[in-house]
Amino acid sequence: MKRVITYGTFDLLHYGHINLLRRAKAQGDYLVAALSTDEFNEREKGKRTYFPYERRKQLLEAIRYVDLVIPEDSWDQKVTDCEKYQVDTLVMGDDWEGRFDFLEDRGVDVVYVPRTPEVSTTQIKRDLFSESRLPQGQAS
Ligand code: C2G
Repeated sequence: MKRVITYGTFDLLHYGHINLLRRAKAQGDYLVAALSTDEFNEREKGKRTYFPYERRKQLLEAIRYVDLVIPEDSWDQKVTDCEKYQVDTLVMGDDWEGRFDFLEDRGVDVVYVPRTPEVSTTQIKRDLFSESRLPQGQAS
């Protein structure tokens, strides 16, 4: 059984996240999603999530590609996570290109997959707060 792990906030879950999770699962048979806690997000990413951890966890657990959701509360837990969950491959979007290559030295394959370019949680929030918002995909 090939085991894969990925990390993220996954707030306001959207199809870019789903593309990532699908591509991560395609790298193996079992996918662990390490979900940033509310405290980690605020302390380390300087962002407040719309949904709290338990709700974001509930959403991730409903996704067919995800087999286990664990908390991410430190930048430094990836090595121990990969050992604890016997991970073969870490998958991240390519906005993280190069950032986790150190795991290769620990026998973990690191794969960066292209982000889905046109969608982001930040853009969703911007659109929802702007007056001239049109449903996505319509020319403004
Ligand atoms: N992603 C994507 N396409 C998008 C948006 C996100 O492929 N349009 C990917 C990101 O590259 C990441 C994952 O989806 O691999 C989760 O994205 P975020 O929730 O924004 O997570 P992030 O803030 O990148 O946190 O330790 C790593 C961090 O926890 C990653």
